[in-house]
Amino acid sequence: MGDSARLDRRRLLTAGLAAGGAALATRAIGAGSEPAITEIQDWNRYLGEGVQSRPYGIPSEFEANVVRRDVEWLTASTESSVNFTPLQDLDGIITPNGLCFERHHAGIAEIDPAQQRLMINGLVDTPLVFTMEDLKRFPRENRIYFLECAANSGMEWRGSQLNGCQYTHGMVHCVMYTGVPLKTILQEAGIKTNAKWVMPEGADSSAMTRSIPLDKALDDCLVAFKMNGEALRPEQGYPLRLVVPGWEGNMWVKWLRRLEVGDMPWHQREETAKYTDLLANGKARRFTWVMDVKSVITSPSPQAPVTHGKGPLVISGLAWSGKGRIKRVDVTTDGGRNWKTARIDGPSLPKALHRFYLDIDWDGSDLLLQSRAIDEAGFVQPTKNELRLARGENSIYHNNGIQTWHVKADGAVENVEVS
Ligand SMILES: Nc1nc2c(c(=O)[nH]1)N[C@H]1C(S)=C(S)[C@@H](COP(=O)(O)O)O[C@H]1N2
Ligand SMILES: [Mo]
Repeated sequence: MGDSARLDRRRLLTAGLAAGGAALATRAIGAGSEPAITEIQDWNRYLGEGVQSRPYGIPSEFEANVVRRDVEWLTASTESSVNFTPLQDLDGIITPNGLCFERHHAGIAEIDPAQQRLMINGLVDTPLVFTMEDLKRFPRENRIYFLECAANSGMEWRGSQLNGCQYTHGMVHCVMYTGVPLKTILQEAGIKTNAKWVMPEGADSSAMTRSIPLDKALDDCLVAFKMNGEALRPEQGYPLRLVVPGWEGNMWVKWLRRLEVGDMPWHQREETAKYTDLLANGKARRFTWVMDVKSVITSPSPQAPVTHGKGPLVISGLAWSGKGRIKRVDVTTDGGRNWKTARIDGPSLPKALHRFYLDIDWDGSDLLLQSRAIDEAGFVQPTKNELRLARGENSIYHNNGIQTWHVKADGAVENVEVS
């Protein structure tokens, strides 16, 4: 332990990250004084469980607090509700399948894949019905994308409210999808020249219908059957869901059973077919499909306080944009007076989460942490006040404002706002 700690310190020093000669606060230990090393532990004594004791693996019992959580007062029932990804406990850019937030309007549909059908009808040359087996015979693609509910951070429009990034930002997940391009399926049926919209429909009892402009449908949408290599989870639409990269989550229809091609979208036929953003003047923003550039510091954060005292501190977070890659993330520790460029580590993929780090030497004083993302299209994440000036305070959807965490001397962290 001493050796590896020394090695880490050397690495920090050579990397120039531990400015001012600070080092990891390693305890100097004399040989024989560290019981975890010198004494035989329980787990040294017994023969462990063999293979096949866990045919489908689950995390260590010591990780039992890493779970999706809901906010009881938020919705009237759990069937038409939402829970949140525990972003504060995760690293990298991929969300494990069992931790992807869930949003459903009529509970989880449990569908036998042998009974699953996908119908394509409307303005097509040949209406078709596919089985899962049919779909798996088309050439497929693997793509990593984030999915964010348009209501993510919606509770924070009027002021800081929920104490944890799980609740303020946890309606986002990012997995690798395996599926067939929607374009392939549409071309198989043959699109008529007057077609303008593709309208997916879900098989759950909410029969979710959404309207997707044909251009987007032919661009990068997928009809996906796998996430992170395994079958979709029932919560995520098993056995088939639509993937609409960079666009708001409600369009990613789960338990997908039908694609209607049309010249007029659902939202011109029915009242409720899409979300709108209510502005201060009572008007509504009608089409807000793309999820704008956004970021959040996931650690430290209210559910991930600093427990090790001053010295080296890893500040880490996530950034994403529906318009492409993240070009840069800036982090401030003083509420926006000074900004430093964070280090993006791991893949930088369009319309996927990006992981960033700022490694600092914390002097133990109060911090006001914020992150600000800039995407490759040149958009800069706004402050919450800039957003309110532009959109008023009646919105629920599309809050991509800069989040502030107050780190206190004792390491506790709180959700605050600075003006
Ligand atoms: N069939 C169906 N699809 C659906 C929904 C639904 O209730 N039923 N909810 C939508 C909403 S509002 C969101 S944000 C995403 C959430 O996807 P997830 O549950 O995989 O996180 O699914 C969308 N697709
Ligand atoms: Mo959503």
